[in-house]
Amino acid sequence: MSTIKSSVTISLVDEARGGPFVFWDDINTSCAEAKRLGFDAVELFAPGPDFISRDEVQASLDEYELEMAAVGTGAGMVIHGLSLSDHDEARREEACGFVRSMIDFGAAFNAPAIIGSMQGKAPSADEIDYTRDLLTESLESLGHYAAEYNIPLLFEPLNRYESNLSNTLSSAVAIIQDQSSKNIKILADLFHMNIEEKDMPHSIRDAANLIGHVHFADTNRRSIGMGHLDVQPIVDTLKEIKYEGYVSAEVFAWPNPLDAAVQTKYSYDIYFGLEDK
Ligand SMILES: [Mn+2]
Repeated sequence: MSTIKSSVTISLVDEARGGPFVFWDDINTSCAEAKRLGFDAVELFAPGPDFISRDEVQASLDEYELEMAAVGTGAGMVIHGLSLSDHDEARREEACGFVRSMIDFGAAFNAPAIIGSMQGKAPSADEIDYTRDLLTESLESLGHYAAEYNIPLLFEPLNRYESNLSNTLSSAVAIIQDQSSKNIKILADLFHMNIEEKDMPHSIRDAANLIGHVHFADTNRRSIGMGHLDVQPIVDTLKEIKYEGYVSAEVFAWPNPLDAAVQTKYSYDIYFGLEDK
């Protein structure tokens, strides 16, 4: 029985239109589609903790027997311009407050929050170390906050065009390995990794015990199978390290949401599903 589960993304953030999310409908319609296609879970990108009622989300999860794989926090950056490494202390605390509110939101569904774009970036090369220290400090406090729920916090290294603080899995390990909470896990996004890692299976093996979530995306950020990623060695490595978690389609809705979802599920079944279930 495979313990690697399938997930598909839903965005409710208008400001992120055109971004790498599969479904853009309301939560109930999206969950119905996810269930019909056979996904185990959904990953939700919402504008904030109060945009949609937790009861409404839970009702859709229950109706379609889906888990919540994770919740994004990027709206804090996209909508409010917040970052966990802001040099302004008051703004940085505001960013931490937003993430805490999203940790609360995710916890309602037993789902971890993701720190992606909310990590921010250094304004210049000279300030990278200082900015990364601020991020590390914010993560330290948020890791403890999430631990109160007994749910990890997910930290996602991004490619160089999105941040200069953590681009590789090993750089994420360096940030989180000394955290006192021991509650932060790494999100391995195959799209970012394709740009930054020297050897993707090797990087996954090196970070093995800290990987807590995978964004399942091809080289062009379309569904797996729609780019030129050499998928099999990555899948073999995830099985080899006994990864237990979601592979979640954070991909463009290309050519449309339904086809992107179908392609993702087809790839999931080939690589993880059919042989075990
Ligand atoms: Mn990602």
